[in-house]
Amino acid sequence: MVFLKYILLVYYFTSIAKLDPEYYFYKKIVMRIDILTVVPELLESPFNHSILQRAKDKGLAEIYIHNIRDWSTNKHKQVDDYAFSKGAGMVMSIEPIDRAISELKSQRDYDEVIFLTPDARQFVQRDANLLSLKTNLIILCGHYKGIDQRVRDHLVTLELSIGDYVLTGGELAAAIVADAIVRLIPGVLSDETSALTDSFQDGLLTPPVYTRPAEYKGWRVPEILLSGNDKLIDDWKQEQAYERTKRIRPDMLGE
Ligand code: 6GU
Repeated sequence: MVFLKYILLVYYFTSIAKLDPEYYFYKKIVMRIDILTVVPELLESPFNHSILQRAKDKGLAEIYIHNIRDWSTNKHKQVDDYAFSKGAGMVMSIEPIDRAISELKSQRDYDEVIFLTPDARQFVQRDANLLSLKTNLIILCGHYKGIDQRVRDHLVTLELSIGDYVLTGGELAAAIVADAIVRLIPGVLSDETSALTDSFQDGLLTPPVYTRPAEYKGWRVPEILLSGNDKLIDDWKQEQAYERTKRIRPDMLGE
């Protein structure tokens, strides 16, 4: 009887493994981000360096960059067209975008389809915190003068801007949003607590930091940091964080 159970158990796990061997035997991918763009070259460098690369190496995040042109049925691989309203410039067409998103959705469930555009509310730390808990995200980068509104109405679930200025396209914004999200996945940063002490996480900017030498060209490190008194140093840091926030970002204190 025990033997039979064992055989069944082995059969069960090998059959699951056949469905998705990567998941069970090699690594557990925590998050997958699919980025749709018309200029994939713009995104290669940010995703192949630093924290994002480390997250990929550790198997904690997978980031795929797709060229929307690959889903164009047009013989010139065109992905935009003239706006119906005169003088509005070129507009990204719905068809290749819908085909791309449909193909991705046929392979897995997505938590959000994010559209990056300057005419949206601003992406803030709270968004990064929430999105870092998701499993599958699509990020769609806007380009040209805009995107057919039907994409936004029917395919997109979340629209974000990174600030009140206009960029040529959403690609640099995508790198920023992905970086802010991925670094929060547990295990990505070597010291997990460090993300908790980031500016904004506790509603204050971070206090100043110093390293050796204690004096350089007569510029001295604050004496208190050399005192070795942890309690005094903690109080000092808190005070500095508050003072900095009040001076640079009074809006964060509701002032
Ligand atoms: Cl998400 N895209 C573009 N093109 N410009 C922006 C932006 C996004 N956020 C701020 N400016």
